[in-house]
Amino acid sequence: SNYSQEPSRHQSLKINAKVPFNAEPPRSALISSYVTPVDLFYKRNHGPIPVVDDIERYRVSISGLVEKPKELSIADIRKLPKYNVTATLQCAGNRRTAMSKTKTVKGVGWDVAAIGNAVWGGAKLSDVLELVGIPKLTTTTPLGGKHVEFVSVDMCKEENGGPYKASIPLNQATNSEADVLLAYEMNGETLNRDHGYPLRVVVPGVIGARSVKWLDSISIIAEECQGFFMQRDYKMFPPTVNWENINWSTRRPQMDFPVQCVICSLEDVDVVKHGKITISGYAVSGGGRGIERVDVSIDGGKTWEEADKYQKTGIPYIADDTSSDKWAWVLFTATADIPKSTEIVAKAVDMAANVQPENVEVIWNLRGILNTSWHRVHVQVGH
Ligand code: MTE
Ligand code: MO
Repeated sequence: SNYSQEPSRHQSLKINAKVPFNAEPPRSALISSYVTPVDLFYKRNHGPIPVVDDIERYRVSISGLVEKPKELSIADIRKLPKYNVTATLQCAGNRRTAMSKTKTVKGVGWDVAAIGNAVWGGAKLSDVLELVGIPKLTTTTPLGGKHVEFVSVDMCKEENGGPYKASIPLNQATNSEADVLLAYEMNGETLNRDHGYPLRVVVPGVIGARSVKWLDSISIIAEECQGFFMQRDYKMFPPTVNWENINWSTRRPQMDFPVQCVICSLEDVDVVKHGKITISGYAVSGGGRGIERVDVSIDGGKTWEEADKYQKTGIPYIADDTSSDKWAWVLFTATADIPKSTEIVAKAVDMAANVQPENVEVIWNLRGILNTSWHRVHVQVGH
């Protein structure tokens, strides 16, 4: 593996692992704008950043259980209708460090910023699959294909030096409303190397692990992808499962992420002045389920107030409304008077009335994924 050609990165990123490069912005950066700037967007890698220097020769192949396999250039993909989809990408390991406080979990430690919201520009996977003869809203191909596998070029030690890969069900891949993209742009700019240049998959509403970067090939397969990150990682186990009794095959690969909410305007422990403080952050749910409500508490969860929510400034946010971005987070804000040192809490409710667990203990799992427990920050009142 070769780490001598890593791109340069923003100096305010907090590095959680240098090799492979894993970093997140300070939490306050996430609430400065609805769309996260590319240089401050978290970077989650399992190997060195590949170098694609001859874009003219770059091809993505589509093969497997299809009658008309094809190789597509970037020009071919750019010829298809272009969509801009605003979608939040969240790593399943977001907030892992806090889960480790209950009992150590395995994996790169993350604070609360392994998440970002971007405008992804590219072709819909459903349009690309039509080019190889797979119609929209198909659940199986004539040759028996049921899943769509994405294979990269990066070398991961978990795959014994092989490439990163993942798959999604064919009925999601061929559903144009699921907005699965082959993206060549991020926030209106050419996708950069850290985020998957020249082409990446974006699977909205699903844990980041399925949005394969540096796409090399797409394969139509009968069973879900057998790669490490599908079968032996990114699965949610009950708190009783440990490294001695784990049986990976008993659980399905995690896809949609659950409802999540984090306070970004305060650090634990911040010293605030006596008086009004602002409690703001992000809330998001998977599967395109919008956010119904964000509750904040300034007394450790005894009493609650509802926060204001917004996406684009000037337009009120309404979950499930055509004016809202269904795959994107909402930012929330509330103000409160803090008379004494206390615990501030935030929790969200999504459109399906899903709520977050009160404590991290009940969702503790050995890989430390999906910490969506109520977010708490302690503040001290100084003089
Ligand atoms: N794709 C490849 N090829 N290699 C990777 O290591 N990491 C995945 C996913 N796609 C990964 C990948 C994980 S776990 C996440 S959370 C997202 O990419 C992170 O995307 P980002 O670095 O653009 O934020
Ligand atoms: Mo991830």
